[in-house]
Amino acid sequence: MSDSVESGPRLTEALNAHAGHYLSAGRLIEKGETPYQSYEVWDTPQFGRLFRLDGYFMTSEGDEFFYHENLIHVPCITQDAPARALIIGGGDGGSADELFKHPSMTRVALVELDEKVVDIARQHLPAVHNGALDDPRLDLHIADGLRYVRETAPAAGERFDLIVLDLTDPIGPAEALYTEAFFTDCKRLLSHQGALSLHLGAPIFQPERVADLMDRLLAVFTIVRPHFHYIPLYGSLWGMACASDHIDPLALSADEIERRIAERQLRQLQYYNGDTHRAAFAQPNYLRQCLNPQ
Ligand code: AAT
Repeated sequence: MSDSVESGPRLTEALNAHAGHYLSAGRLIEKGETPYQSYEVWDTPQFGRLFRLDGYFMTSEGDEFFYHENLIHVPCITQDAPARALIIGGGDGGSADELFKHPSMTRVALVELDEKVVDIARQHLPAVHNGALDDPRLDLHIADGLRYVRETAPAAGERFDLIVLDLTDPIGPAEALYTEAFFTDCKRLLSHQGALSLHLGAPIFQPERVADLMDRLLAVFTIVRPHFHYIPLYGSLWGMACASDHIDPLALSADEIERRIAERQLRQLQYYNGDTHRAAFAQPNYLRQCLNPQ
């Protein structure tokens, strides 16, 4: 085993103006431009197939479970029998795959802006979606999530137990989907036990972003629970939140979570268990400070 550093081409991502991280690029599989963004698919030594949009890391075969399992199972296990979910973004199918592990799930609407993302996932990222993109319970819409939540879903009288914002970061095209107004539109579509699940960014490198998003969520929902996970592809500890007026992921003990995992026969969990669920809500003092700046 060698720890020597490979000097070939690197894929880099900035986390802020002063810090970032890199991975060895490996082999380029495909790249191009869609009407919305530029994309690249690489075969990397560290994480296998890796997908980027506009030069930002989105997902990889090797580490996708760190992100998708936590974004989905933290809220879903807290709900009694989640049946209907809406994913905004998430065209790689990783979130849909985790939702379908819950046996009560009858329908997942996936609203992805960019058709090319779904094509790329079908062609190059089978280990991310595991066939979820072709599951009969999936209702795929190629559309703008903003418009879907504001117009399409309300007109159809839709209600969801879970809305997942599996979106690019709140800078650039997805910015309008991280506002108080959009969170309020999402809340209108939630069922009684409904919750919103989203990622918040990197508290160490983007503390203002994380704190701002928490403020916006707290203006709309009564129970907002941030949880934190190290995401290798994003090169940092990453924040996520479960926001609801009714369900509280902190109300469950580790034993109760394990009981539910067994009862639902959740398969192929590479990250999530009762202990990781509880631990994700523990905040070191610097995080408490970030979330409650004086
Ligand atoms: N599953 C982890 C991957 C993503 S991809 C985010 C997706 O959001 C992209 O496919 C992008 O096309 C889609 N998207 C962006 N804006 C919209 C919109 N308005 N409506 C619908 N879909 C949209 C998440 C990566 C997280 C990155 C963290 N740094």
